[in-house]
Amino acid sequence: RPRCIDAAAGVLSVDRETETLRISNDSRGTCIAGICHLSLTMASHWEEFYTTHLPPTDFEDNRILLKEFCDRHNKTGQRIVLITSGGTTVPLEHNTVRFVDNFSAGTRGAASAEYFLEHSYAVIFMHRLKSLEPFTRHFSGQKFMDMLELLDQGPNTTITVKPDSVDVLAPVLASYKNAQEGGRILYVTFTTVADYFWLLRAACECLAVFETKAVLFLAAAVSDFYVPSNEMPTHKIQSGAGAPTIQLQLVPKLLAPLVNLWVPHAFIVSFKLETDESILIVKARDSLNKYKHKLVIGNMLQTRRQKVVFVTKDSSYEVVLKREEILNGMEIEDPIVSNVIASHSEFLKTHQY
Ligand code: 9Z3
Repeated sequence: RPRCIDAAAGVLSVDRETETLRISNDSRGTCIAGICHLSLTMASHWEEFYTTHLPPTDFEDNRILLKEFCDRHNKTGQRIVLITSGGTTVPLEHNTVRFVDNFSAGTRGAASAEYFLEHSYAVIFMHRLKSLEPFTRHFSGQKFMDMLELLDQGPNTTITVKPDSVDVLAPVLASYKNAQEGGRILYVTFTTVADYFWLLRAACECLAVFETKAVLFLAAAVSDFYVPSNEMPTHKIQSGAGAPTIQLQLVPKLLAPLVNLWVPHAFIVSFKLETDESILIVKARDSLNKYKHKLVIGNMLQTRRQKVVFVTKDSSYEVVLKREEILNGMEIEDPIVSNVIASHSEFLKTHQY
């Protein structure tokens, strides 16, 4: 960017961890003209990932949908959030029979989408195919069928909602219709980690126009390990050949290009999932220091529905549901989203262009 080139009288340094270049005006690495990041000429891990993994078959269709959605909402000066939700898979064969999966039902993402809509944000809901979705998540399994009554079987068949289910269905249906009719939610899906990579970059390219008005709420559970495409067998691994040895490699971290190159002005929130409480805050803070985004929300697998910890550059605080709140059906995504929006509003006060 020209702003960076003007500053090029300083020192150029390569940050190998985030795969970016930094231009500083002194040897301590203090930045001039903001932090300037340029792509390395040498292909980085994440760039290599895109060259070795083909886009999903529905990629172009999704790109068009994303562009249309973003352009429409950007015209109205609307705030927007990209929510990623659900786990990514790592196929073990090109014609995939087996795959490694990441834990996530999609509850966090689907519930949060509803709360962001309530706060008038436009929502891109980028989720794992068949994971939970906003609104319908309330009636998964047989719940929906159990709410209906089949009155007359024959030519005059009527289906009605049971009287005691109306109170449950009506508010959800009203919110759903409101979001749908206002065209305020776009659903796009991924399955594999490669699908996720392609879709996330395309979404960011469309979101960049929102600058500070965009929030990225990265709740999807993304694979850390994968089998590179060129090392994967074409056909189903045969058990007759004995137990296979599968060598997994590290998935490149997309937060680096996302924060530095794709949506450098957006308000970026990532999630950190751990099972050992003693390392949660340390890992969340490491992530913030490394990628320099705005907020990491840490959660433990075992207690994620009751407690999360917000970790920022200079503070950390817990958001916890009380026992009565849980009994009253309150969801932790409600205060999570309220807190994120309050921080986004604060951020907008000081970072509006
Ligand atoms: C989370 O921590 C989410 O909160 C959960 C939500 C997956 C626990 P559910 O869908 O669960 O409600 O069942 N997401 C993990 C995000 C993640 O994988 N982060 C990566 C990392 O920590 C990179 S951003 O390295």
